[in-house]
Amino acid sequence: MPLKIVRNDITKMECDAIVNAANTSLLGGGGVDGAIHKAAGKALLVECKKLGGCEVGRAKITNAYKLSCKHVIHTVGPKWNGGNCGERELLQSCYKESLNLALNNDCKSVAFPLISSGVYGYPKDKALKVAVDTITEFLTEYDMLVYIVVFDKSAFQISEKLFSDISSFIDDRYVDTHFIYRRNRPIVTDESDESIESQSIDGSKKHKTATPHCTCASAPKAISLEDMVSKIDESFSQMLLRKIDEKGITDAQCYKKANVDRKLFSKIRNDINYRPSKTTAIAFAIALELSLADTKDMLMKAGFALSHSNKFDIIIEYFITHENYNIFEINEALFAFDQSVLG
Ligand code: AR6
Repeated sequence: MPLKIVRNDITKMECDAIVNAANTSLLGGGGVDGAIHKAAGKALLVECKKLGGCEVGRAKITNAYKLSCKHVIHTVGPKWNGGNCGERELLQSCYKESLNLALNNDCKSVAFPLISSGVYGYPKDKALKVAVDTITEFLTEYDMLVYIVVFDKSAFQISEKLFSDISSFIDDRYVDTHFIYRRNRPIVTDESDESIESQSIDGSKKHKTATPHCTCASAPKAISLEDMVSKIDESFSQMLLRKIDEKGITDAQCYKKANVDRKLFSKIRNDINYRPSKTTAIAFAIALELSLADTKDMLMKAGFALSHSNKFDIIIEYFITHENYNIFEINEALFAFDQSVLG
């Protein structure tokens, strides 16, 4: 997955480069800057002293010394000053310059903190959006594994309205599921019963007719196992490729939108029976903007289902039924509800 949002201490990230939210002197400071210098050791400061500082929106690269990565990319974010002083453009430039430096130094993976969102006061939700948008744009052209590392959960303040909408969506579905479970324990029925009363999702009673034993002579012959196996259904991989064609998009557009890396996509493409993880299957359904029915169908082909018994599934259902297919917004919401993210 080319863009991952993770909660961690950036000094613990195992990747080729980590990015430091520095100041123009490049001589260290508090926050993430302090943590990186402390973990890297004094040699980092010695090298930084030779760099002659750095302008806001620009970036410079050094060795990483005692850190487990190869490089530290130091960038200087803008101070938040109300939002009308070019903060957004400067912050975008921090990400772009850092990514270009990583690219030119053969880094295959790089981890960013949420630049400017601490001491420099950039609102965390806005800072996250700039980070996600800028990195996503870069990844449409280049292959790299990019992490956004958030230290505290408050970075994921999805809007209160969205949070409460999703909460009530979850509550409604949880209530339904548990209500049905209590009221409708498995009923042991006599096979000769003509009808079985069941409770539907909306709480109303439904009658369904039980299939009577068929004793007539024209009953279809039992199909052999061999016949059944030969009529095997379309696989996940086949459905994925069919849907890509139907949508008229390229493979690359699809896997990039799904935030799935090219190698994994090739595996799926080349192996008709490939079984992806549930999150990968959902990521493709979101990228293809499938309806809820098609999403369930695609998941079933990979051996999964969307249930009302866990929050993750309900959040996915919420976004699909609201036709919001923005994978990063979905991931932010999943993160806010402590669920694993897609891709
Ligand atoms: N790992 C990941 N993220 C972290 C860590 C960590 N170890 N520590 C803090 N954060 P800040 P800025 C998050 O203040 O706003 C320094 O003094 C933190 O929660 O480090 O760009 C420099 O020298 C926040 O979301 O950077 C500058 O003077 C984000 O990292 C000034 O602060 C950035 O917070 C730069 O301010």
